[in-house]
Amino acid sequence: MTTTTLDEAVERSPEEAAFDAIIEADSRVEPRDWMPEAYRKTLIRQISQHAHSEIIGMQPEGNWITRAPSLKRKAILMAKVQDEAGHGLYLYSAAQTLGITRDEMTQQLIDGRAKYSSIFNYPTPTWADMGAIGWLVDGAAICNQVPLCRASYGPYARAMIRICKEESFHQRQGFEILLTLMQGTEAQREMAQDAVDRWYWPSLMMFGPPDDESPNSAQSMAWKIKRFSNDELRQRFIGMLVPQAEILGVTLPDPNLRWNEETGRWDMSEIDWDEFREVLAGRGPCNAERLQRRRDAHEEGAWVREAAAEYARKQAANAGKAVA
Ligand code: FAQ
Repeated sequence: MTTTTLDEAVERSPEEAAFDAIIEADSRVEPRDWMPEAYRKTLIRQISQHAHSEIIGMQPEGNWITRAPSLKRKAILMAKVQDEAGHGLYLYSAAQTLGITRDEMTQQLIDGRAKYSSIFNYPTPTWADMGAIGWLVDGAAICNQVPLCRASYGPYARAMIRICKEESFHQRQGFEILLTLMQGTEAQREMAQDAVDRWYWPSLMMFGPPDDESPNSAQSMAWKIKRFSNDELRQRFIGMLVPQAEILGVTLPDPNLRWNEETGRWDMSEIDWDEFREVLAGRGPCNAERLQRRRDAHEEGAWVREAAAEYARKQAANAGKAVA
């Protein structure tokens, strides 16, 4: 039997107690349930940032659809980029259940007020970047997102299940692109290694700042939105990459990377957190370009939104006439 102190009984309303019980029991909070305002805000923040990342994340790879080296590669890449659009839509829908509209979220993104993942502010100059993004970026996304399938907010957790299945396919296709290049000519091997060199460190930054500089982690973990800390997930990711890099025959660009038996962790060089902060502040290599492209796409799509709204209005009017 659990006992409640007088202080707790005075401080906690029945709604708060019910919410705490859901979290405690590792059950799911649903949109109809009462939830603390800060929990709602944190979820809107994280889910909308995640949705924006998927949408902006279409750009670096979309850049290669017209230049893919074969019809097969082009079809696969197109399917992958379409999957990212789908992920963005599931996530915007999950965020909408928390009381924010899709329009508000879009406006925050195109105004430059919303964050999206730092990783999508790096350029993709070669075909090998498609391999490195799949292997490293989707690999990091999987490490980070599989635990989110158990996030305490139902709509987010359920959206993540399908997203993770698709990310898994994405990671394999990236790995396979790199493997093919590594089995090719000297120039192809160099291109693959160069892409790994450029994407390795930014992919480690995807997990966020170090634990002692992560303002949101403790509360998000107490609410069981996040299940592991940023550094824990980064370590897991490195553990996943090391054997795969060996199979590929690529070198991870960190001379200090080694398993430490005593600490049970990977020793590694310091991540360039100044670079991370610069990218977050909007001064990464492609921030301005990514945002401008999103703004242009939004403007170019205005007629589609108007036509859809007009169609819906006519349908509703016709339905009204039919009833009358
Ligand atoms: N980039 O206190 P924390 C993908 C911000 S999807 C930009 O540690 P939190 C699929 C953070 O928002 C990739 N900002 O924050 C794909 C916070 O700012 P705020 C996206 C970052 O939330 C593949 C501040 O720093 N994935 O790759 C970053 O507890 C290929 C302090 O940080 C997700 O969004 C960053 N890297 O932990 C698509 C997963 N890191 O809001 C196309 C869901 C941190 O206080 C092609 N999100 N910040 O102003 C999460 O798991 C978490 O939100 C973290 C950050 C881990 C990203």
